[in-house]
Amino acid sequence: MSKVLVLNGPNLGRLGRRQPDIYGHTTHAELAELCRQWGAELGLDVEVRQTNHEGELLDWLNEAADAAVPIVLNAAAWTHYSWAIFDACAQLTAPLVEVHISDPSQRPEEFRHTSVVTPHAAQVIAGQGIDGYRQALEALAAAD
Ligand code: CA2
Repeated sequence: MSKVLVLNGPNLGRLGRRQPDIYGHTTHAELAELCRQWGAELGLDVEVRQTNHEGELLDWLNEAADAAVPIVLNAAAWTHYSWAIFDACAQLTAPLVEVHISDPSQRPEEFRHTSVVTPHAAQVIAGQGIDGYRQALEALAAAD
């Protein structure tokens, strides 16, 4: 089975516990299980990771670049300002699908209207809730 990494950035470990009006009721553990199930149905071996530490996400992106592993990335708030993540995404060798649970472009805060990930993404899926992760895995399976 082809390997896919789903990488989630800061505060996404709080999913389902706060701001359900924006991010829904699914917890991160439930999201991880759903991603593994959706992946299995698509013939993908999905591993889900979440971190609140930017250096850890950079290490994972570098690991994925070296192993040419496709990625589903929700870099959360780092999406909007981390040039380190921009540089790490630039050297990926397999497709990257950018996912956001909400649609940052439709939210009132101006800072959410920029993404350092989008220039390196094969596809951007935003505003689809948790289902966006399923759609991202489907896109990667189709590209496989
Ligand atoms: O919509 C998304 O997926 C975001 O990447 C989520 C980020 C936000 O900074 C981006 O603009 C859009 C925030 C993740 C925080 O997630 C929480 C979930 C539940 C409770 C608290 C935070």
